[in-house]
Amino acid sequence: MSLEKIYNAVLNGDAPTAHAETQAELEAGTPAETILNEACIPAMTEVGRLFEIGEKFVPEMLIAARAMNASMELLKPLLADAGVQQIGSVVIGTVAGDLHDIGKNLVAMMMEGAGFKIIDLGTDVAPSRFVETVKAEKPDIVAMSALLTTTTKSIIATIEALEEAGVRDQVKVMVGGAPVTQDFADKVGADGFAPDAGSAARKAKALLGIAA
Ligand code: B1M
Repeated sequence: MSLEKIYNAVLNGDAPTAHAETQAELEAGTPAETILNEACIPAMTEVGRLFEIGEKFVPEMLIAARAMNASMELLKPLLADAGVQQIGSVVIGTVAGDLHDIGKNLVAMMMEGAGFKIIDLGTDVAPSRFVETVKAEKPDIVAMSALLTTTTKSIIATIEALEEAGVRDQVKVMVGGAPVTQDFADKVGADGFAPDAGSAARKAKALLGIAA
């Protein structure tokens, strides 16, 4: 079964196989969301577990991430339905000091699929860059992703920078990422938190008062 082959390809960092097996699975009629949730994400979760117990190292995490991206190239257009009408705009980025972007990209993709215009600032985004973009683009939502315990501080710094620039009240702030919790979101004064990409898109709609 190709789902298992995709899982193994991502786990082992084999990008060409991840791409080819994803293509095969899509041609067999498996929904993109199933491939994402039952092969790609579990494989990356396993990579993280193996890293934690010292059985995988940073270069292997990186090649696993590349393999996941090879699969995502095919899944992305299907997850984010291009024909959906725009319901709002989101400035999204991984916060300063943090280079993890797979989860942030998934969140962006799901929000795009839900009908949001996405302005993706990438990774390692300085608080000042968030502020400048809010001033220039006037988005409805600022969405911040953090994957390192240490970079959750950058979320706080960004919210402070938005306050100092006098634009905090003009946007809803959403936060997420593995070390981020609802409790943390409440403490730092964010408007919304979501634990995964699917619920992030639903939360973004809810923040704008749009029915899910
Ligand atoms: Co790194 N890394 N990493 N890493 N990495 C973690 C996060 C870690 C948990 C691994 C571990 O120790 N088990 C650990 C962090 C520990 C901690 O602080 N608590 C860690 C570490 C320590 C590091 C380095 C410091 C390692 C080193 O150099 N010694 C280093 C830091 C570099 C930096 O950022 N400055 C580093 C580097 C890397 C790579 C570059 C090798 C690579 C990233 C490649 C890339 O992103 N392009 C990498 C990877 C791949 C991981 C793991 C294995 C996988 C992350 C991932 O993509 N998960 C990760 C271990 C793990 O998570 N199991 C790990 C899949 C993704 C779909 O999930 O990103 O959680 P996630 O996103 C989810 C939700 O969190 C949520 O929705 C997403 C989809 O459902 N979500 C949001 C995310 N953002 C959201 C925003 C929202 C709402 C929901 O609203 C705005």
